[in-house]
Amino acid sequence: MAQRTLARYLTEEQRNKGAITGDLKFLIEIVSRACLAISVAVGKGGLGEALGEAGSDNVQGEAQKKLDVLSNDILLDANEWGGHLAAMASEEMDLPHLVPHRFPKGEYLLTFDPLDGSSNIDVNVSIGTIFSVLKCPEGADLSTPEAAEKAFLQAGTQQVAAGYAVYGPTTVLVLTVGDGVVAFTLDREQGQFVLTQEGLQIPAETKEFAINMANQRHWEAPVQRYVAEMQAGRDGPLGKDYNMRWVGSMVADVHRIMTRGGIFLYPVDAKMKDKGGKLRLMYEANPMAMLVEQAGGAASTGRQRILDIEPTHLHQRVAVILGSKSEVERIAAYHRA
Ligand code: P6P
Repeated sequence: MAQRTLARYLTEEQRNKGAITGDLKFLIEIVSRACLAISVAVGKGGLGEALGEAGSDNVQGEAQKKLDVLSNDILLDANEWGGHLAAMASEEMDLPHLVPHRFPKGEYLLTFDPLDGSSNIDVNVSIGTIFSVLKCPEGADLSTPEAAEKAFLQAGTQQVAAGYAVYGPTTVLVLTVGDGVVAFTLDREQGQFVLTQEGLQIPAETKEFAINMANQRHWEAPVQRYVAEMQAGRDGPLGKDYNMRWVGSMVADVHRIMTRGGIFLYPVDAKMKDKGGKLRLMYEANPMAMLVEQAGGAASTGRQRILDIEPTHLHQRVAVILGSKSEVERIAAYHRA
């Protein structure tokens, strides 16, 4: 049977199921080609000109890597001419990027973290691109970048698509358009994404957790209790041994969970309380939460479902606890106790 490429999958979702519009199909294909270009740049490593610091800081106050800036530019350049988008927002830009007047505007908004896990770029550890698609509200004020921010402030339940590309030993694009989760592996010889997994399901139970243990002294009591019980292993209240993984790239940790289960935690802690957490809602937590829920998992701040959060500003941060449903439900119960 002929390989099912991303283009074929999207065409089937559009034609056979009416799950997506032609413009959304086009948008996702464009984003996938941008991810392919980023994969090529990332894959060059020291052979290219793109390792090291860019010499600038992003809106988060984080030093930008050259590949952060390059990846952001690749996504902007790929998406602004197509006529499917009204505006884009990125971790790397303070304000939304409006589609230039010389191009037609479309009905969608795109948010992205162009290269998540930047601290891992120079040490050859997996990194990734995360993206989320929203509908642009009717009559939204897109007269200026400042005015356009309001159009993006929609709860995660409003996302029409979400996905990530993980640049690891292979480049894999994981996607949902609200009809389950599918994964495509980049065939470098053909230069296209080929369907390699569909109907991804996160096991409800797990024995693997992902958290940065260096922050343990800052955690709130429910998180302290939850992690201590897993560390107690089979002699503790959970009666089983757990293992820990922490890549330092959300995309890599989430991809492992999408593939074999687990729970990922970046809680609000005493160190990050004033900022609301470490991870960003609009282009990290929300797209990953949509993917995880579409794969039968759960995504919570510990106190509320991430997808229900009504955003107040574009770069707002949030606690993220996501993965195997029974684990997320247990730690949420500890937060209610
Ligand atoms: P820490 C990468 O900078 C990131 O935003 C996520 O990809 C990752 O999960 C997290 O931060 C790592 O944070 O504090 O462990 O370096």
